[in-house]
Amino acid sequence: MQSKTTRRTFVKGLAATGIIGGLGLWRTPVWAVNSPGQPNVLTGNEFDLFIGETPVNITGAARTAMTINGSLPGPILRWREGDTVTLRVRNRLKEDTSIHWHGIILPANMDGVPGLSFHGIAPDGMYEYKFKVNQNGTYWYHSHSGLQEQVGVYGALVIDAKEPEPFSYDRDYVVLLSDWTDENPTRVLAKLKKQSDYYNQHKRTVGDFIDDVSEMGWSAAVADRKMWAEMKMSPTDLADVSGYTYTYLMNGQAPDGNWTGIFKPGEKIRLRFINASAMTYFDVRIPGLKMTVVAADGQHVKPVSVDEFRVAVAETYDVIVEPDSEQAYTVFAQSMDRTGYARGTLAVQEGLSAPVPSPDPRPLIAMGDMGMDHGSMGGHGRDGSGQYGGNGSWQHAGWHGWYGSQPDGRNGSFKHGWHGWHGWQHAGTPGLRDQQSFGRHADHDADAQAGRPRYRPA
Ligand SMILES: [Cu+2]
Repeated sequence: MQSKTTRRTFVKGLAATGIIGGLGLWRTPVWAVNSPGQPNVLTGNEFDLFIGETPVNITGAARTAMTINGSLPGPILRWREGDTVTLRVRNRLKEDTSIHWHGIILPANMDGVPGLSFHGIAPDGMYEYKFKVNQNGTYWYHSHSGLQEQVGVYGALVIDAKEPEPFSYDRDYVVLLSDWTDENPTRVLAKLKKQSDYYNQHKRTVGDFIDDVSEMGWSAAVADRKMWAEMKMSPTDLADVSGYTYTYLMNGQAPDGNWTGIFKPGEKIRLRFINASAMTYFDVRIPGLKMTVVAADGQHVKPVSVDEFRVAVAETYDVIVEPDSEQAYTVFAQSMDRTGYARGTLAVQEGLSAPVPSPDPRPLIAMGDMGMDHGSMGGHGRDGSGQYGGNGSWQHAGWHGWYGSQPDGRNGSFKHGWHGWHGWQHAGTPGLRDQQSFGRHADHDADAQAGRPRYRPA
């Protein structure tokens, strides 16, 4: 059987090749790139943003979101590398707010994480961020206060490169993935704290256990159960919060909203995938199209052709696709736990769609996926293999890490999971990828060095 490129292979490929930035071959006039379907773009050096409340109806029920400039997601901010940008953020909420520029290298007082050098933005207050932009690529920004990110305070950042990029394209779309709940996120959190698998509706049964016994033998099966039980986890525990409460969004559209990116056959389209969700990992594919990954977290990578990739919370991937016919293509982003998906379409005009796949069968986690086969649950982040997306993601699935302290001290082992409720804790994500080679999450490192808290107790 012909084996296609697996995700694991892809991951290793990325880790081995690293960054190849600066080898520009073409200059793309990105400011002239035509992107219908994304009218909400602000460009230039000066930006006025306000955080406020906006009525939304995402699932059929009226709710109130917190928004940036009245939209969910907030506007795409398009900067130019080398420019100095000024961003005035006004707070129209009744509570403190903040904007954190995720992945952007900044002076500490511009980072937007309330703490030592920045105190948040009080109601009716304004904070002026001003800094020089010293990088390029695809990033995002979000509130770093309370649960505001979960209820809508996030948006895409696109920084156009000063030097030519090592690839060309004709169109450029942000594809921002996120998770929305009609529930009050404070209640979601409270339920999870009481019973961490509240939203995990796929418990294994006694019947499964008997199957395991016949497969692995009694003692192995019992040992396996015991191990899971001791960890207060379940092998179906892929994501703490599932499609049971979440609606998954693509550029703010629910699946039936069908966000559409327009193209002409033969064009190269750059898709900037951003996972701006609070708790959800997505597996992304576009049936019928190969995707060439050209950047990860704002860093150019040696192009890799893939059928699917996994994007963890807060990660970004830039891919290029080249549809050569007039057919429509579904952009399909299923949650890692397969309880739902975000979906949109690439088409030659609005109003078209292609078949939408059903979510794949739900995978089980094996102990090996958690690094248990290294004899230490803390092992995965240090193995330097650059694993993420594949093996790595299982541990980062927003598990119990954000409880902060387990009485038995387990939290240390799970600390890489703290990104689980993103925007809460900003846990370092050292396990996601080799930081030296990718230079990612520099902002979070700064948090750690400054001794800023990495999570907030409820
Ligand atoms: Cu962030």
